[in-house]
Amino acid sequence: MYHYKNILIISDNFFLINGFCKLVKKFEGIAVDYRCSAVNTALLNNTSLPVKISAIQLKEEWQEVIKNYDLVISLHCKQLFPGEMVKVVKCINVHPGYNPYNRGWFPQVFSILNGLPFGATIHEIDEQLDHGAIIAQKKVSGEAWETSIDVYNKIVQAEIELLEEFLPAILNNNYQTILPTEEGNVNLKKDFNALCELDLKEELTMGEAIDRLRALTHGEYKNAWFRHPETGEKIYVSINLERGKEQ
Ligand code: 0FX
Repeated sequence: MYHYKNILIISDNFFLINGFCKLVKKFEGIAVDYRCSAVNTALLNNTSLPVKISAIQLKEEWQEVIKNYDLVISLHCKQLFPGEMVKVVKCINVHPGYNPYNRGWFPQVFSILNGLPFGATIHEIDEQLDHGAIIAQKKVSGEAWETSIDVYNKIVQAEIELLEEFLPAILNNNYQTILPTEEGNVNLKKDFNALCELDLKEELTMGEAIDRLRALTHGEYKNAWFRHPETGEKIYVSINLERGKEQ
């Protein structure tokens, strides 16, 4: 029997919910419910996950959460956990960054730019963003030929590996924690949006320009853009990198 028996997963990320469902099958005697944001129609209407996902608005429903669950796990939940909730029920976050570096929005994008470590962290949630005591973390590499999506794919894989290793201890409430040695730094959605707007007159080295585009190239997402100097039309930019074979 595990210490925690009624678990709520709040997530806006298909890959992580799918991975968690596979892992949790091994654990008997626990009940798990899954919720996502009300705006996440892709998850709410999905037919390929093995579990049903319903919507939750944490701001309005956190009191229900503390009544019904003894452990809440965020797998990239896009809502802030209310302070009142995290004080009374154990809340744990699986975060796609190496805390305390580049806490907040899209950590790997900012790590490509500022050279801080890439990775994944499982931590207890406190009242600050991606901030609480660290249960487990794993670094991943970011190479000069990789864009945001290449690093991100390694990070979500690292998140699943950390869950695989630490979920039993988390469910038994017998894990160790370490406190981050510094506050680190936080990036918000508005910081990402500001990066996306390219100023054609900005002076950068070629290396800085390539890094900016690597950081903003993520599959089909239209991130970086500039305005055509004459027509004012918005032009989107991404970068293609390929390692050459030495002759
Ligand atoms: O699920 P997730 O990977 O996680 C995000 C944040 O990165 C994370 O810090 C936060 N804790 C969590 C709640 O939300 O989000 P996503 O699927 O929207 O984005 C995945 C990656 O895709 C992101 O790291 C960068 C890229 N992306 C995403 C969007 C929406 C872009 O490059 N452009 C975009 O417009």
